[in-house]
Amino acid sequence: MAASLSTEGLQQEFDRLVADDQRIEPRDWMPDDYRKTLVRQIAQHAHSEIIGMQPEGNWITRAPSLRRKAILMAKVQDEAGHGLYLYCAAETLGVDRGELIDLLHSGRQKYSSIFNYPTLTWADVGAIGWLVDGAAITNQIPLCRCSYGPYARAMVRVCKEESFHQRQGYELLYALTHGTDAQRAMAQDAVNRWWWPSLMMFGPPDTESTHTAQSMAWRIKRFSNDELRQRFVDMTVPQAEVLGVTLPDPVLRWNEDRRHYDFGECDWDELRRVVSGEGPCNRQRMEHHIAAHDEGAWVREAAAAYAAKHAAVDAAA
Ligand code: BYC
Repeated sequence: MAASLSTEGLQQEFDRLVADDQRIEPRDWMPDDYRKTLVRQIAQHAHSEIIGMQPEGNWITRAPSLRRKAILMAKVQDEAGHGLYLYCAAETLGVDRGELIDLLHSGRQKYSSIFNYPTLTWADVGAIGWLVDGAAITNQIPLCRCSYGPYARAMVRVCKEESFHQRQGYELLYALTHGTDAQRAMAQDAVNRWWWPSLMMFGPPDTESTHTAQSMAWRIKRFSNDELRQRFVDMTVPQAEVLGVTLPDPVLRWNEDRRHYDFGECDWDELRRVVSGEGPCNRQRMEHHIAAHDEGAWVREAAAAYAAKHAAVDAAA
């Protein structure tokens, strides 16, 4: 059908599929800007999963028990898997994974601001699971209904695993807040440091978000950054009460009229600084990724040589 329709007809068919809540698939015609937006968002998301392995990976050798170590290793391995699903989804849009990694290394593609903060204590592993994965799920559940089929399907699987990650962080923090005074203090300190960066994961306020309106019209995004941030706060405050930690926001309180929690303003200058490369760990994260990528060059070469050898054998058979 694509060959027989004019651009106008193709655009109408695309608009109809989006309006009917159907999925756009790789074989379908799509506007260039829709493709570019998806490549930007999916690549940024994939990079986030892979860079996100670093702050937690930092604690694998120092986990306090065999059980905690096994759980953390499984979680970090899951993040690698999420990155792979997402790079594959991006590749269906006609880009190559190697190209995307180069764009990350040269600073032309981003990854989530949250992974530029350090993990100073064991409680940070719990705070990341509870708050960072909690924020990630809040953002990603609507993406399961994203208009682009491969991204939506990748998100279904990612969300199932993220909910396990969130629960393990909550359980880890619960053990600390029900432990010794020192453990309770460590948990509270981690929550104090991760709360605001977690709220910033949802992106700039709607008034400053450059892509939201178009992405919502295309049904890539289903809710705005501020709507999802509010949803996360509403979900998390009662959990903090059960955990026995306070959230570091003096204006946080239930608003009976709005039926939502009111909360304070994030430090948007801090988000801008972290996104532009000036966060506490940006350089360290990127140097580590570039070094690991360079050291892995021989593995990629060997895999390519092996695939070429087998393709030649299959062709001769
Ligand atoms: N960090 O117009 P906006 C995980 C950029 S992984 C950095 O609102 P959009 C996990 C934005 O790219 C979680 N940059 O953009 C993994 C844009 O920049 P450019 C990762 C940010 O796309 C391991 C500009 O600011 N999740 O959970 O409509 C272990 C304007 O923003 C950030 C995803 O990637 C940020 N926080 O909305 C544990 C979810 N926020 O390109 C956990 C998928 C904004 O114009 N992504 N920017 O220069 C999305 O849902 C959307 O891309 C966002 C931003 C809500 C993040």
